Amino acid sequence: MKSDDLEARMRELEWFHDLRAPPGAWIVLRVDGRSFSALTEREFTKPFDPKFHAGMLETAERLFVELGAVFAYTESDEISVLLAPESDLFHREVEKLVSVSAGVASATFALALHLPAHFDGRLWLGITQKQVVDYFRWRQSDATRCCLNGWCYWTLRQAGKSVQEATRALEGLGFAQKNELLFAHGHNFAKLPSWQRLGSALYWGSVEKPGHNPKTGESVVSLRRSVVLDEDLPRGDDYASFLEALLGRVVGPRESGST
Ligand SMILES: Nc1nc2c(ncn2[C@@H]2O[C@H](COP(=O)(O)OP(=O)(O)OP(=O)(O)O)[C@@H](O)[C@H]2O)c(=O)[nH]1
Ligand SMILES: [Mg+2]
Repeated sequence: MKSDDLEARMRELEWFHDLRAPPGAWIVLRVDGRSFSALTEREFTKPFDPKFHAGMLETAERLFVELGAVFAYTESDEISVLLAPESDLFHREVEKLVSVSAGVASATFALALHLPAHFDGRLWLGITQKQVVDYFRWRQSDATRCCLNGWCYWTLRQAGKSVQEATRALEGLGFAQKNELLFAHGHNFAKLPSWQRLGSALYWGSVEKPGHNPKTGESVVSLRRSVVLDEDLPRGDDYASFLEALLGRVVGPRESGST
């Protein structure tokens, strides 16, 4: 058997290697901690732990910078990273994008918190800006729902209820009833930290950097690109407007008007 033959036949069986994100589509890479319910119960304070959250933020920033993203959003144990429509990262190869993002997330989080943790990865595509806005609204409403459920469940557990008792007590309760349950135990849901209820975002901003002109010796101030961590996100329609403005800056006024 010729080795060239073998090479060609084996390469043919890499079925998904040529799969690429379509040109011009927005790409979201979402990583999610694998079996983090067990890991967080073992290693962190429930329902939320600032140490865990700090590890997620460090991981989100690493992904954001490493993948040349335009926006990143994290809530609970997941991170969504948005690539601009013109991104040519890894020639838009799906296998490469998904595996590298899960790999970067796993390595960063594991090193930050000294835990053998890992993430899965998936790819979402948005054709229009509206779909991208809806995607991030969807993840934010997931954050709010999980935050309320987590707080209710762990409040009951910490008050002495068993797993079954706490689960049964929450069955069939709506948003308002869960708020009331928490209030009766001394927690005001609306006053919980914003990162727990609404998630956290990263995007590009600029900072003023003082320096001096070596030719004239004059003091000058230049603008440097820097990563902004936003832990005070708006919600609902205000969040949609915030996202529309951010996406508009990414694609520029002409495309922004047409999608
Ligand atoms: N202690 C603690 N737990 C957290 C925090 N943020 C998220 N979690 C937990 O992370 C888990 C995330 O849940 P899922 O992603 O749905 O479940 P999973 O066990 O990771 O399962 P797979 O993602 O399917 O592998 C939940 O149990 C959350 O309570 C935090 O700040 N502190
Ligand atoms: Mg998970």
